[in-house]
Amino acid sequence: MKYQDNLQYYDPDYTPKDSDVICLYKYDTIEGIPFEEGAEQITAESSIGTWTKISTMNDEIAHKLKPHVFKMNKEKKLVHIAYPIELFETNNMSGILSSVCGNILGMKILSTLRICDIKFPKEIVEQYPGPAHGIEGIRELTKVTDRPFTGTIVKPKVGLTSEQHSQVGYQAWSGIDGQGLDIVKDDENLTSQAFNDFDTRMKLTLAMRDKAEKETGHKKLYLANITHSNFDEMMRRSDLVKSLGGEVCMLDVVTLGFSAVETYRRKNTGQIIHAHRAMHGAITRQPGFTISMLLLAKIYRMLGVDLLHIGTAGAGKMEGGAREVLTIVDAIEHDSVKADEEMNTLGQEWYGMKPVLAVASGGLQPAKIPVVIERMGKDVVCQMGGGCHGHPDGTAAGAQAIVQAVDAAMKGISIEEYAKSHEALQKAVDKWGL
Ligand code: CAP
Ligand code: MG
Repeated sequence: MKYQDNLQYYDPDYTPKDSDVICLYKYDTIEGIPFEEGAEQITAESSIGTWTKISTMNDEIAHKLKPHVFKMNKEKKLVHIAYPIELFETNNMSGILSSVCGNILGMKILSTLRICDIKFPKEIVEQYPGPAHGIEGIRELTKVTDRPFTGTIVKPKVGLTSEQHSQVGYQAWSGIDGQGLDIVKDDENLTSQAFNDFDTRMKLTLAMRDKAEKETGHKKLYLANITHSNFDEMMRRSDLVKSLGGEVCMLDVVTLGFSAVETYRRKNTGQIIHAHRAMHGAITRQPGFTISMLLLAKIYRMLGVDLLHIGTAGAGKMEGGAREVLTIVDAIEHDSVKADEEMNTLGQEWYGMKPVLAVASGGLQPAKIPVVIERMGKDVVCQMGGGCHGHPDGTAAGAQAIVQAVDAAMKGISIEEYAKSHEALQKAVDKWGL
């Protein structure tokens, strides 16, 4: 094949170095462009090349910085590319992504391109702070050691006054007969609206959190949404939460951007960082030009979030099937992650970087909890808004039903069976089914 001769980057005999950055791309080329040409152009455009030969290139640069396409699978439309670490500023995530997740997503000769995964070498992983608390830190703080966490989102998403918001939180944390939720969070689009300004909401809601803690004797967490595109204002909000005794700050990490997340983490405020991923769909949902949620999750682990929404493994309302979500749980919660060929993942070593607690949320209701735990394990937050405040007897009963559903799952008793002797759960089942 003609173009085979002058392939500059294709080298099936190349063995990647431990220090290489390995990228797995899945793509289609437009009509008339061979698959191999696509690989050439992707490799060039993401590193040292451009669309034509240039007089300013020299052999020394080419030799030192040339990436190698070491695996090419035309049937599966996959290429594995090893990039020499010298191409990158290892502690500059934005710079790295501008290379291997940058211009290539805009190239005319491609009709689709999905960046499935990046395997980062130790030289890069160790440049990043990672989670300050991780799963252990959150379990240590809350004394919730042997079960998943329970949580709700105050609903409606926005609209309540600060006073009403704090009361809904109190109901959810208190529950009934001491069966209340561990976590209450602000919704992703609740920041500081006129009807519920941030400072008032913090004062009232954290006071209600303290009240519920005292009455139940259990640690209660409030995930305060400090998201603001003006970083200084976001820091002011973080400081206010901390001054009021709040331990967790929620960041809408995608709309904030990687730099804001890393900069906030590096302030070392001591706050637990809860990462909501609103807008990720514009980047991760197939088909088209996408970056996998798996890769985003690995980046957020490195930048240092402590909790991350990653889907419900098929149990809820958002896309993201069971198998895909499990690869993400694996990538954020374990230290040595194996490649999963079928799911187009490369695996990853984390060299002791703390794990991120997975958050299952979106369209859940109590009866779905056992399948979430079965698929995602015990290191998970079972979080639901509608599935709590939509309970026929209101928020507190909804909270109790969620707690009862976790109890049933941990005892290995079916929801149907357990509901017979647990009224709040039975009423949830009557309304939403199994
Ligand atoms: C869930 C939620 C969360 C979604 C986000 C919402 O509410 O608060 O933002 O879970 O999706 O606003 O929809 P419900 P994901 O429990 O009432 O559905 O977790 O997949 O990022
Ligand atoms: Mg929400």
